[in-house]
Amino acid sequence: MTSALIVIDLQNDFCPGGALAVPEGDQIVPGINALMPEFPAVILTQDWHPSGHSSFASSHPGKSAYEMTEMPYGPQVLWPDHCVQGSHGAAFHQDLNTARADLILRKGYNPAIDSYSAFFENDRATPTGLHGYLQTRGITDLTMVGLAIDFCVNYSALDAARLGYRVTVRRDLARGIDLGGSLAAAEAGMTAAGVTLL
Ligand code: VGL
Ligand code: ZN
Repeated sequence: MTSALIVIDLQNDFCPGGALAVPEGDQIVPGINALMPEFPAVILTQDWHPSGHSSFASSHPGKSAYEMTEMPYGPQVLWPDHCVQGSHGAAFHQDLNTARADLILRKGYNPAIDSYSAFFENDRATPTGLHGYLQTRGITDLTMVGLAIDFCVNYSALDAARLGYRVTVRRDLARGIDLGGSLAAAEAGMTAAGVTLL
């Protein structure tokens, strides 16, 4: 077996002071850096939206951040503007060891579809290319860390399990947004899907 560490969205906008701050989001950076040498492959994901992205509340007149809306692909949370391509908010946390990354996978660049998962956009059908990358490298086991455990880590872990990877989420190296019980729901859903929560 070959394993990879997948670091989800450790970007300024998800850290305290950022546009969509996850409480304690910055506190996991040293532990993640320390974990990198244990893996033959390290992959970083980067939420990477064009300005005016359809997941931004500001793109929906009359709607506020954290409200739900209906998209052609299903229900979607509306977010504050965040991780706009090329912005400081979209950059990785300055202490994250990005030099160790084999691959930086950007997602959410399609203006019409959000992309929580590192594998598929929120239509659950449009691939990001990560599955092909992992398959061609012979990677079978994934350890996931990062932000947010109830959104992008959760969706990535569920898709990975469905695709047949052995998936571990390091609970101590992830933090959540917790919107309307999303944290407990995510943990229950991942466990039910066979994801190991450590
Ligand atoms: C995320 C909301 C919107 C995440 C990304 O990284 O969990 N959450 N975009
Ligand atoms: Zn986003």
